Amino acid sequence: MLKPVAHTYRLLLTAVALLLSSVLFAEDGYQLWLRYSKTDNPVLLQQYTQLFSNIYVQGNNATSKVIRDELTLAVKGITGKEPVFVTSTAKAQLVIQLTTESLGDEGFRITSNTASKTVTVLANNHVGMLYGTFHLLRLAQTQQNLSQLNVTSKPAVQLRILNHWDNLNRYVERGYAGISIFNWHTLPGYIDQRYIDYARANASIGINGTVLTNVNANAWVLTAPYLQKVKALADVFRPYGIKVYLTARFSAPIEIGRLKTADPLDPQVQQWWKDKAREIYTLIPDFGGFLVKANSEGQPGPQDYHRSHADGANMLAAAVVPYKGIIMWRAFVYSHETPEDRFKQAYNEFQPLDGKFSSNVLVQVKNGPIDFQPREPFSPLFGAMPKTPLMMEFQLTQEYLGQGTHLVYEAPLFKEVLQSDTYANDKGSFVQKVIDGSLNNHTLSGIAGVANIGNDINWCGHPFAQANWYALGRMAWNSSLSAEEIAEEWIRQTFGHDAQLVATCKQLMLASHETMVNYMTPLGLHHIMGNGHHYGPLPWGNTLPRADWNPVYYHRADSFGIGFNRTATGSNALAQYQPAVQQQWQDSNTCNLRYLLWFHHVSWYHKMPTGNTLWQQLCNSYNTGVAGVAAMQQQWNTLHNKIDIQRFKQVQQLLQIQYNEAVWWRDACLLYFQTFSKQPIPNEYQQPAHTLHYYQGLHFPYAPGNGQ
Ligand code: BDP
Repeated sequence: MLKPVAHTYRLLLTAVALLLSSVLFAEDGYQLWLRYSKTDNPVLLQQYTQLFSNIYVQGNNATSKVIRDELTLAVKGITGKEPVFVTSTAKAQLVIQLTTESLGDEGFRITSNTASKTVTVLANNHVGMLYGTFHLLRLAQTQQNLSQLNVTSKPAVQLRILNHWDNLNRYVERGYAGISIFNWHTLPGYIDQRYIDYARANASIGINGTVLTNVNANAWVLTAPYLQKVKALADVFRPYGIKVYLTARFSAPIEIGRLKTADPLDPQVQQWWKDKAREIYTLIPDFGGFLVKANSEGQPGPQDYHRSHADGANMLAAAVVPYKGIIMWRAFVYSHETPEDRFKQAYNEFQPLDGKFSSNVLVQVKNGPIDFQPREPFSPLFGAMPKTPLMMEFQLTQEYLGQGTHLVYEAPLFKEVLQSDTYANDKGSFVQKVIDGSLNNHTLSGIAGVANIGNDINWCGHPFAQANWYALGRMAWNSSLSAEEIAEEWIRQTFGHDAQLVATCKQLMLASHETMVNYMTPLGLHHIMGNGHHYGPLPWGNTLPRADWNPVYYHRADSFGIGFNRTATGSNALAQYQPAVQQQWQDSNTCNLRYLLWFHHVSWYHKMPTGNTLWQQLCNSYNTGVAGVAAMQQQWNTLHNKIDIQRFKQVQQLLQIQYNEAVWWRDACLLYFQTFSKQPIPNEYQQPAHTLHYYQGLHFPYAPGNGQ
């Protein structure tokens, strides 16, 4: 029998051990995909230890210092040993240096020498060296053999940019991960470590620009004290190859410049912007330029003075052109004064302006014609403005995709859009080729992601939301990477290398977008979510002052059927696409089911290719979506020993929320649509737990992301 003291002692020890192990195995996600955990494969560990022992990094500037700092951190983590930085290439196993061989502004080449067991990273400048270093570290973090490398890599798209919808008071519009990481109040004096880690993360995936402020812009950021703060951030980001951009409030000359007008053709207004640009570039010589939302959702713009979007964009373009700045002018416009199908409005306004923009203007187009819905056909503008560089805008923050609680991996959505054929020049005129400039030989090209970053400890709220940030950067750099390849890279760096872990997470991620579409907006339904905050289902919504803010405008359910007729017998939005695209979608019998209700008002009894009627198919899709989330939960639960307890539990709980909300979406939508179809939900499916009245009575005045 144990003596009581010894027994207590043992119990205490066990408790301490338990506590320690849960602390040791807990990860908060702050490190993102840059965890640099120790290589658990002994052969590779030996190879990495040898390769990273003596490193030569050319140069003594801020970027070469960043390269050494990153390598110190990474090598210590990956091999357990600190690297030695040597001053001659002869003594180094890893050489990172400049070359005159043409690799482009940001490209790099990595080669292994099998005989000497050395690796060389070459680039034309230091930022290229940094990208090459991050590439090599990614290979090590994903546990690849580094002895046979021969990689030449250049970015597919020139401007790879995050758009922060962050306000100066740190409120993030459509943000689900806390408040803004940019603490304007303590800038420029206080440089948060977060700014540096943010820059590291971005550089590691090739993101080279960041728009710091919300598209619903505040002129205040253009005042002298705020420009000092912007300069402080630009100084932090510069060594990482990241330029800063700001949103320009079109009425700034009036609001902070005391002019009477912001008319783009007024010489005083033009001069005001030129002076402002000079002031900015004096502080920040490599300032990127402006992103502008004008005459959209109440924002001021050139049309307030009866001028065109091109007049507005060109005025700003003239102000920044002496400094090689650019203007990203958004095409997200629609007007309630126009009784036209909202789908058609951006095209109607912008297509006639093709060829009228200055050469340093890009028009930034959201991926679909409406607004970041779970699924949209590609925006018809992508096939219709050959003389203008068009920039892609994706939304990383999941405003309409389950917000901060749903696991939705967006790379399949990005791919679906980029691989769509616009047929603009002929077959094979993919959206990817439009935005990388290759289709129409544009030198300017760009892709933007509305950031999903906030000050939550893990940056993005949902641990898996980090993958969407990661995917944007990787895909913008290398368009040939598949959604699956990117997922695998991310999983290995974020969670680990266990085969079951990798396979399960991959499966879960790759199916997640389709699953979400099924339980929210199957068969081409769109914009049927809650008013304002866009949280949860509200297909019955019909109370907002603008028709095109109301869900009933989009689904048009009636006793005959459901869907928006956008063919020639309806709004004819379909005519905005090239004939070959029209052909794909114009017949409700052959239209891809993904887009059916985007383009057709279809009878409840319409026979689908699956053999179901439309109503049966709708019931089937919603239930498939719910079953998909249940499957995700089961899959995740098999990983409980393979992932640290903190992130495991967090995802587990979020999946439960996702499941509950998927059921809510299904039941609320089916009950409501049933009032038109007048048909039962087939018995094989779970019946709704509540009445329609119950769902219609739910309100969420404090749902996040909407309000100051
Ligand atoms: C909508 C968002 C709104 C944005 C707008 C935009 O609901 O908050 O300001 O897009 O992109 O999706 O300008």
